[in-house]
Amino acid sequence: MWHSEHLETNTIHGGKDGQGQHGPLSTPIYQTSTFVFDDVQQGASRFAGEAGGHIYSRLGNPTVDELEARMALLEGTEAAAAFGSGMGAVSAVVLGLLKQGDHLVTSHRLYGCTFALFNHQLPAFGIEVSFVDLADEAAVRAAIKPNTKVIYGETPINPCLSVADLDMLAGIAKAHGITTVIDNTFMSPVLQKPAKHGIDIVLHSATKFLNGHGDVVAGILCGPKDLIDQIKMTTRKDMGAIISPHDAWLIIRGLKTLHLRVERHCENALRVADYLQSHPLVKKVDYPGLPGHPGYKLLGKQMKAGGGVLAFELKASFDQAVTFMNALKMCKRAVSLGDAETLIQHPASMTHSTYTPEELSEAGIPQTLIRLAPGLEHVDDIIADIEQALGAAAKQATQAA
Ligand code: 4LM
Repeated sequence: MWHSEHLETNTIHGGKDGQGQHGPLSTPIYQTSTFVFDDVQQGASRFAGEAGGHIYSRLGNPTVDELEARMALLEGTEAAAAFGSGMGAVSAVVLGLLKQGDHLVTSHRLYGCTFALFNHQLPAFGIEVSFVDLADEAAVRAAIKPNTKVIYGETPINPCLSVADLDMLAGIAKAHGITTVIDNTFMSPVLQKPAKHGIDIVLHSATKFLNGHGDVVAGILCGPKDLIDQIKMTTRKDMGAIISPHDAWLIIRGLKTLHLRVERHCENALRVADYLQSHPLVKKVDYPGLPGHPGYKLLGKQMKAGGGVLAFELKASFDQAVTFMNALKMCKRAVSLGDAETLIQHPASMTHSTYTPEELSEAGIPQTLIRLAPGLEHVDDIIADIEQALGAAAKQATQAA
């Protein structure tokens, strides 16, 4: 299978297994549910794992295989498994690695549905979960117990953009024989490769930067072949969160421009973060690409840039923050991130509404936080839209006074 030393080339050619029967440039979409056996013996030997070849698209499909091979190459792992959503990947990995009586150490801040799965569903299966600040080495060490089997985190974390040190997490885990899972959605392999730092399994909501065009919901796990094969043949096969061949094809297409898009997302995010932090109505900007951010010290060490997502709070009242968001004309009020369009949302009432107000406050996710994912538009247009909307919020403040 073909590969290069350069990520830019691998996003386009990586993982391709020859040119196919008719030599198509674009990967064919194997839009089939099942595969025909020459005879009963061939079918039986494929089921027994004695012969190669496909069986049924919930178990594997050539278009999906190409996406998986490319993602494994991009993340620098032996294998990958694709899923019908990021949450499909999250549930398959935790249910594949943990059983009743095991303990999971995870972050006190996580994407809202991951938090809901860990806080509500896993305990119902008899799995113990500790939520700690993964940026705090002492807190991580203190959380480890004899039955700890997995450390799971995101970095940068959704929605506050705090950053955890991957070498530190991998070091603690290895010393205790614990498997590490890192959600790399906010960085993509262009900016961060957790496996290089000793992380076992790298997870993506492929819905975001990997696809990049706001038209697919999907997930990916990248990791060692034995663990990925185990997950493919247990939780993915039997719980069934499989990706469709057409969605796999759309992500293969999206990946061809991943490096260019991520570069532009980062440039735009840095410019917008810089603009916001100098605006009189803005109280605080969370963006790891800004020198004042605690995660900035890991730039160069584990992340190449600050990424394409930032969060901020206004000095104004919550009503004014709502006025600001409603006044935006080009930026879209929508959850998700990593798309060509700039997306803005309110975590406490949207992506993180799975947290109670008390849980939000314990996790340090302010009710007034706004998350912005700058798109690929000209940055001057993004800033102009934000500026006019901040103007509307400021006007409301003046009228109220
Ligand atoms: C959002 N996020 O934040 P699917 N991991 C991370 C995520 O941000 C998400 C998922 C997993 C958002 C969705 C509405 C770090 C999702 C879950 O949505 O299942 O592909 O990914 O806006």
